[in-house]
Amino acid sequence: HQAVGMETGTRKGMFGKADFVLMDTVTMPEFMANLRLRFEKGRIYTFIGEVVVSVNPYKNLNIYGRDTIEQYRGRELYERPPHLFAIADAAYKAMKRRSKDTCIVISGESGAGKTEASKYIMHYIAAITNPGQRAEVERVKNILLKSNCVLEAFGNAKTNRNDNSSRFGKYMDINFDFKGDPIGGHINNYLLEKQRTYFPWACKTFAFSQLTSIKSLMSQTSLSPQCSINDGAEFKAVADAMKVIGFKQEEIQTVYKIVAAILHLVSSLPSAGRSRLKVVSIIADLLSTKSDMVEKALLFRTVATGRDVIDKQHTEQEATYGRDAFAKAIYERLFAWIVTHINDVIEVKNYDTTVHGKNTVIGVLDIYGFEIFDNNSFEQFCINYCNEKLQQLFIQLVLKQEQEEYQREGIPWKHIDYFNNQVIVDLVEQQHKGIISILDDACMNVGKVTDEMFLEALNNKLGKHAHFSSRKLCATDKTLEFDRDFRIKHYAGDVIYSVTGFIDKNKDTLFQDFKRLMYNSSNPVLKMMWPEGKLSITEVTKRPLTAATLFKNSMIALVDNLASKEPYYVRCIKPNDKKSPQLFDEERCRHQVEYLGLLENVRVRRAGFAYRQTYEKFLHRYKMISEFTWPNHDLPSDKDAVKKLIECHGFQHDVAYGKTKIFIRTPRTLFTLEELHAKMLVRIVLFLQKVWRGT
Ligand code: AD9
Ligand code: MG
Repeated sequence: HQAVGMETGTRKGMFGKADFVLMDTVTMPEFMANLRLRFEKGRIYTFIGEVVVSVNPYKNLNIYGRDTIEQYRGRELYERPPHLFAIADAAYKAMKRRSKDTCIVISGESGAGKTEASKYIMHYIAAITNPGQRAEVERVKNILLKSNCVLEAFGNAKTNRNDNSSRFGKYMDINFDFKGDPIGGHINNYLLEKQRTYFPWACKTFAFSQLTSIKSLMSQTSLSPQCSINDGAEFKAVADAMKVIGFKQEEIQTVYKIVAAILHLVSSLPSAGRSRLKVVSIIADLLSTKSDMVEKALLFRTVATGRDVIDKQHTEQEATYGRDAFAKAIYERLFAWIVTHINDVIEVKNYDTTVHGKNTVIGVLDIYGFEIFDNNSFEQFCINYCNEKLQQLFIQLVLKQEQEEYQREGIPWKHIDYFNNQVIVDLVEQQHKGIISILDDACMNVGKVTDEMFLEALNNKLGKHAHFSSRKLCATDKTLEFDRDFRIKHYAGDVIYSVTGFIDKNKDTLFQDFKRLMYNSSNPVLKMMWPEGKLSITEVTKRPLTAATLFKNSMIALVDNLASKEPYYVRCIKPNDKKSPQLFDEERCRHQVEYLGLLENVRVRRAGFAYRQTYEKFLHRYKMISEFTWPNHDLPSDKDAVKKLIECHGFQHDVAYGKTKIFIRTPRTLFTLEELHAKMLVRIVLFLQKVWRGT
């Protein structure tokens, strides 16, 4: 409590400034010095008003326990040192007191700590709700918490940016009843990066399934696990979590079988003859279908030419493509099915708003962070576009909110300039002109379109765009072999994308034969995952939307949804690229502070007024520093009382009076008020001691 107390009050002390708004001058050096000091003192959180800036500590800190939770529970944002719990509580209060739908948007680059933050936030919400221990609420809370474990197992993977990197975007709504207890939820998942996820998990599961009941199915193969697995605990945790969530034993078995099948699939084609037949028969068993059907789907494609239906044999290349696409699609459907399953068991049922009042939500968004690899492809393009969208939302909402507050309170507002990344968002998503449209056009073309032709189209249409370039465009000698990549100047840095695979990945073609194969599986779970396999080859199928367009549509819907809620922000910073708890890499951190627009955030926040508070709360804190207000005032309103208090200390030139709130322009005034408050407290305590001692 001592340490906490030091940080409250003036919000300034030996740990640096707890709110960047209180900086003496808003400059990069001062910002960085404060960020570094706090990081080095283990104070990884700092406010910018209501935004929490977080620096990944890369070590376990003892700041998430029950004690800490109790310190934040029900307190005002400014009463406690900066913490994730402070905004989780603020979002919770807004939801409970004002029936506002709120959302907590966590952003930052890969490895900055978003997923960890989202879990602490959920943990906090779970900890402070359901005092009555209602069984149904406990069930929902348990599932919400356990779902993380399962989704991470299937949707996270090691990258060279983060050992536990989210390869899918996750938005989770938690629904609350009129008492403020969680009664359900819903998860939306966004584009799973199949490439990186399915293999590691398949390996692990394979290793463990050898120890479990499907051993007999697996041991028939010569395939040995390529990944070593050290911690059986993780596997067990996932299996337990699935049980808690309500997966039935057969369903869990199906999950294992599917991942095992994927692993076998990946090894199915290169081997010829008997050994392949053996693998194929194992796959057929695992997927509850027939060997000859699996064999046929792998090697042939049914095509309708006019009225005839023929089986066309794949070339070796087509067969490999088909098989890989199949393996990834099975994984993707499995993941989607798991999400649907979780949603089914936590969906709010039978909630009668006429009896119980409004059911409100808190949404928590944890996406894959901005990333740059040595080789960036379609997946990075989507992930980085997603980060652009969220940055755009931040710009709009932070500015909008501020503007609206000044307007609402009748205070004049002065515009602050900052880099608006809308131009990059447009470059990617604009109808007809953007990269996604150009890519779709290329994919729609009949006839063979290559990745190079797509690049050519990009160069032609976007060659003059300030945020787009390609080495081919820049090269003076156009015959040079620089024709496989393009560069986007993203808000968070330049990324060179290789066009290789863009067309295939965008079309995301999966031969119908595989869908029919799975639909005809005798395993009901598998069958359910592939409803469109019902269609026969001659039934007209509409051309499906491309992967990029589906992703774009889901991003637009996500942003609309977030914008309709009251947002709270966590801005995560990665202190270094070495996962070191000691190293504060000045260069890397400054870059993030820059592109996240944190300095601008501080400026906007301070543009007019660094601090604002309702008259009632302001009085509650400071009434003891004026004889007009202590212990109670007899003025017509709290607003009048606050005016009187301010005037008697001579601060009237530094404040503005809004309709419901007082606005204080400079932090210094607030410091002075705090100092007066602290001095007065000491006097009161001394006085009380005297009274008690009877002197
Ligand atoms: V990515 O965009 O999904 O690739 P995230 O989600 O931003 O990324 P993540 O939360 O996974 O990063 O954090 C990376 C690692 O940093 C974790 O695995 C932890 O080892 C470490 N970390 C992050 N936050 C904390 C924390 N508050 N306390 C301790 C942390 N360690
Ligand atoms: Mg993550």
